Amino acid sequence: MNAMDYHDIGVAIVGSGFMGPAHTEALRRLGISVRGILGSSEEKSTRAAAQLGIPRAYATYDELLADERIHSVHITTPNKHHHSMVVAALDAGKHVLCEKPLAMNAAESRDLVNRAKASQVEAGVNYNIRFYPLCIEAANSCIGNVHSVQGSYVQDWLLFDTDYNWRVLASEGGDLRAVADIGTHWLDLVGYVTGLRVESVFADLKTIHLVRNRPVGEVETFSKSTNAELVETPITTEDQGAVLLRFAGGATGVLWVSQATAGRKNRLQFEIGGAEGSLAWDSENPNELWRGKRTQANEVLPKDPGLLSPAAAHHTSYPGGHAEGYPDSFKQCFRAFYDAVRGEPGPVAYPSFEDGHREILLCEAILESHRHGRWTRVEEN
Ligand code: SOE
Repeated sequence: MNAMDYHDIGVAIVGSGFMGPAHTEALRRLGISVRGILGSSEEKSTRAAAQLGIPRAYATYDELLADERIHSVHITTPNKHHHSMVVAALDAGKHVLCEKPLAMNAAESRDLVNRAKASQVEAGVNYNIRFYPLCIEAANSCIGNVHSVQGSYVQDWLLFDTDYNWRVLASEGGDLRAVADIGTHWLDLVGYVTGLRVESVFADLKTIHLVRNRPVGEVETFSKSTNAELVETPITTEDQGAVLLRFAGGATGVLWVSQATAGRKNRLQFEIGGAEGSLAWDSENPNELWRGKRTQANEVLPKDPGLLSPAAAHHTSYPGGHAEGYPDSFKQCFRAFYDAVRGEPGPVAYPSFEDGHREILLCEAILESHRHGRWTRVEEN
């Protein structure tokens, strides 16, 4: 695969919900060919292929994996399918980019790490938020020894008991929901920016709706069903939660996650305090990075490649004053991934299966802490 151009790389997408089209669009903006798609039924594959202008609709995953024009598979299915689909893609010698969380539990994600190591292919997890240019810039900013890390990831699309999607079911997405679905984005991001590992956690989680009124039929992420027929469905996954954090090296912090905060559509924020300065960023205003100072005026750095470090400038496609946002973060994440596939890795590593596994270990510690009401160490491996 060395020295391939983007347009020589053939990708197949698995999943036609919220993420499948988002991946397709980002890949195309890089000039990578999306050659086929597989939905959860043959009919959905055909519909998605027609809607997205993808040449081939697969009837089965085996058919996709047998397609020699496909070098790489993007898995954007419900989490319960990740492990088996990644295993089959690796066995077929395809590169894999899997949506987060990587797997349903640490036994599965550990197995995927080992299989990826034994393979000859690239294996990544879509922790795309790292790839906002100013998050890369934050990672390259000097604030001295880190003392504190705090912030939140807050949404409102699951506020009502009539809001429903596969993610609310533990059987589809895993025992944790808000923490796994959005909290791990925050944890991955602050880990990337600070370079610090969380060593132990103390969590308090809450399920607001112990029963949800599930509309008959499927409901896409962030959408409302129009079906008036509802089925009462017991829910065990959390809608919100707080997690106290202790990092290696002594920093402490706190994360708040919620998928039920009216008006907050999709907002991730962090504030990191160090011995020589602090950093704050907000995904709803992603083109500005706040840098706090004790003995000088604070500064607000705009996303302008001319003002950024080489790594952040490398992952910026437009000049200052030209906003880049959520879809661009997918494009930049995939760029890092496919530059590694081409054998020409760029300055920022793509999130690996090890990173994905680390997030699952964090989730397991968070759940255990919540269940036992005590500080819990995050397993190392
Ligand atoms: C739903 O909460 C969701 O689509 C997450 O699964 C994504 O990772 C996040 O980017 C937006 O919200």
